[in-house]
Amino acid sequence: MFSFLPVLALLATAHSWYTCDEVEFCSNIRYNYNIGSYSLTNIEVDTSVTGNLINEQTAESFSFTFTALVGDTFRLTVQDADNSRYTPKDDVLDGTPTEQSLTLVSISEDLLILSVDDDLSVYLYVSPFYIEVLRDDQVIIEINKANRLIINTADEDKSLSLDISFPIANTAYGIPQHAENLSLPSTGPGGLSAYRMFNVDNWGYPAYTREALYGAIGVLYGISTDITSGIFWMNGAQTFIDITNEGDGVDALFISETGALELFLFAGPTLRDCVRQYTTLTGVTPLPQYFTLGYHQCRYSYMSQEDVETVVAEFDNHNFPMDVIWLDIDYSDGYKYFTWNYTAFPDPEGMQNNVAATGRKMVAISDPHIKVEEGYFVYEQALGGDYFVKDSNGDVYEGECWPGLSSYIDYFNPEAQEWYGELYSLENFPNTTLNLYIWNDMNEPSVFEVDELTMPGDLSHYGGIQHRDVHNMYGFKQTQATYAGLLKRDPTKRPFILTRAHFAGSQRYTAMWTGDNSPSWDHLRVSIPMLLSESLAGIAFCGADVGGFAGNVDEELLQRWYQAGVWYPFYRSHSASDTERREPYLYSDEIQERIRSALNIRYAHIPYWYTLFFEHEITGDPIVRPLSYHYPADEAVLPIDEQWLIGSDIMAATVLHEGAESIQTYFPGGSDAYWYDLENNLGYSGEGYYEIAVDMDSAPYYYRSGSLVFIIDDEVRSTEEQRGKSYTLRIFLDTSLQATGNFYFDDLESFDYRNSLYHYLQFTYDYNTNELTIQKLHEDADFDGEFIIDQVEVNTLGVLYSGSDSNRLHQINRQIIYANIVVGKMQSRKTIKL
Ligand code: NBV
Repeated sequence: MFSFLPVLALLATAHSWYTCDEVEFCSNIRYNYNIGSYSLTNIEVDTSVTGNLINEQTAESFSFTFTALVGDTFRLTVQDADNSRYTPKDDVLDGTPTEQSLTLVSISEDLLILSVDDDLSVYLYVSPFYIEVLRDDQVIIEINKANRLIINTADEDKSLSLDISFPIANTAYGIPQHAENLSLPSTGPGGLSAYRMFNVDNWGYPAYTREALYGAIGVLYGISTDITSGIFWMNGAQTFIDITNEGDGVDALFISETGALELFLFAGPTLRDCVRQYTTLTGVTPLPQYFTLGYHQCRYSYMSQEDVETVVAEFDNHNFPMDVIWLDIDYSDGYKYFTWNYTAFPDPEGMQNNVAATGRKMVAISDPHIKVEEGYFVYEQALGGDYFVKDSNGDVYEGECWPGLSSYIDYFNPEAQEWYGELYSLENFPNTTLNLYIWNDMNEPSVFEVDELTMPGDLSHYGGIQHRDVHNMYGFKQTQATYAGLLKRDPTKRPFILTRAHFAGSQRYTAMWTGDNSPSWDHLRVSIPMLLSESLAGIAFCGADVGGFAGNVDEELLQRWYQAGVWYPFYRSHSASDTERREPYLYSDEIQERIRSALNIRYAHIPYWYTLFFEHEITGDPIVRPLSYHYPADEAVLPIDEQWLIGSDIMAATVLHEGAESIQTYFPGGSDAYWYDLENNLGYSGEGYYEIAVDMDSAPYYYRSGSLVFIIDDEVRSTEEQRGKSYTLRIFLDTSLQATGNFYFDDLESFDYRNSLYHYLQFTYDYNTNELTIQKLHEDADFDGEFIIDQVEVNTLGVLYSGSDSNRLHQINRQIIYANIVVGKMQSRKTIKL
């Protein structure tokens, strides 16, 4: 068996990640400008355009389909004549996309003009083949205009490539997962290395690179203040992407190792439209249980039951709220998942119950590598059922991982999926309770001592699928099985899963975190664009390890990280096994107070987060958003990724720089917009940058004028204690002296909301009449559960009454109204005089 330190050393030294130039199929394409062209023949126009795409050099013929989908989306598929190139469509797409009819406007030998409606049309050029998408007569997307389409068909090289341009864009976002800026820097021959999408265990990855990490989502947006459009490259194989963004449009070159050419085009016209178009295809994150939005305490590892229970008790002793305590690999017997190390954890069920008694939950890790060991029930069942991934000779593949020699579950086998899911049942995973949720790690999958620490491409999955075709989907398939298993274990509760590896569509099953980051200021900063770009790619429930995983963190950085993490959708502190313990109660009183204050800010706003998650399920809007999501016409916000929006009403601009005494914060929205800082009682007009003085207690965040936000003011130990608590309604008046906001409320844990058992209400306050109006947003929804608003805080700025003046900074006047507004089952609307 491995001892820990040699393995860490191995991970720290052995990995080196290929760049495009070092991978044959990629460099062949990247430097090959002299390629032939393709042309379209046998064109038929029905509800979609079909035909044959002919490689003019080799005369090879591919089937071609171009379809319009509802919601200003198009789909292009190019397949081998015998349909043999792999497509992940059945896993990735959330149901069959709904088609929409295309009108053939004109057809000639060279060009087909098609339209969806007056605003949107498509030009399909026949020879050489390329496509233009036009909105309002402007070309917004070009496909193969640079003639970089290649579909290789040799047995040893089935790679493919395509150029995609956004001619009127000047900024590119997307293609997570990379530790890069939100606005993607240009790459290309002679310049920066290409973005690589190849799920790998990139322990201690550097910040600000285009290296492959743990997830791969081929979504790219071409942004301008005028029109934004996007594409989704749906391919499960290793992919490299060059982006060139030099002022006259954004150009991208996608190069994949294998697979069918499956491309979706999103015609926007805004970033928000594009994200909704993408999530319409691949799905949304279902509303999580309320507790998951609280704070999570993790460490690799809490080594014993006593350790776990002590940490929980110390959180209580020191008044730190926390909802979930996590078990990393050492809870198991020799890294055999679904077993316990009973020496260190003599009474796992008792431990879970004790934690539950404090109002908290637990999460345990479960990786996809299974120890090769006779008598280990998981191994034996998988072997018996033929559920393991095979090598190129058809034998069960074995590789090294935590438990030593291991085999890997083949989640592409539907029977294995089901069997694996059932391992999470209370019968199969002994001594577990319904209070335990699941963390799927190492699922890129990670394999020690091999090239790039992952499975070779020639392994084979169920039905003869080559691993290289589906490499980036392996973790996705694991979480799909886990989700089904947890749902089966308890159909009444929304499952919670955290994953490291992810792919397009993972959001339907799991939350995601950014893996083994490091305790550096760069990593704190880069976590923001990383989470924003995942969010724009559908992964709504995402976070980064607070404090930085791989190493000891200094006190200043740790505090700043807790302050920033308040505004991550998933808020968890985690640290590697060789680091000093860093539970918050281990620090000086002063530091404890700052961390406590950060945690309390998070807990106060969980009702707001919860509402956003519900709205995400309906609309696809992410929870955290770049400023450009809501201020698309403001050029200045396009590159901003050290500030972010939570929904539309809160802007986080916490301190992300060492030793900062002031930070430059951008306030968007123009002279009519104001941003309220309640900590300092100041309001800023939305007219650009302002220098904000900060000290270690400052963790700036702002409320948008015109919004109203529900919070729970009382300090609690966990979200369990928030049940039944009254709300404070925070109102932030705009220039018309009004404010509006939504509030969602249900039983916080079950699927009853799918049967309309909830409140989803819009609140509007009018200062002129001092009236609060409550309007049902979903007529059919209703719910027995009552909630109470016992305090209304009306925040105003003098300038709102006096008309604008030249000052950007204003004092907040706050009026507190004690109330007893009880909201239960209600008719569609009511108005209350405050
Ligand atoms: O399971 C141990 C760790 C885990 O704590 C971490 O969060 C994962 O990203 N895991 C990786 C294995 C390797 C750590 C060096």
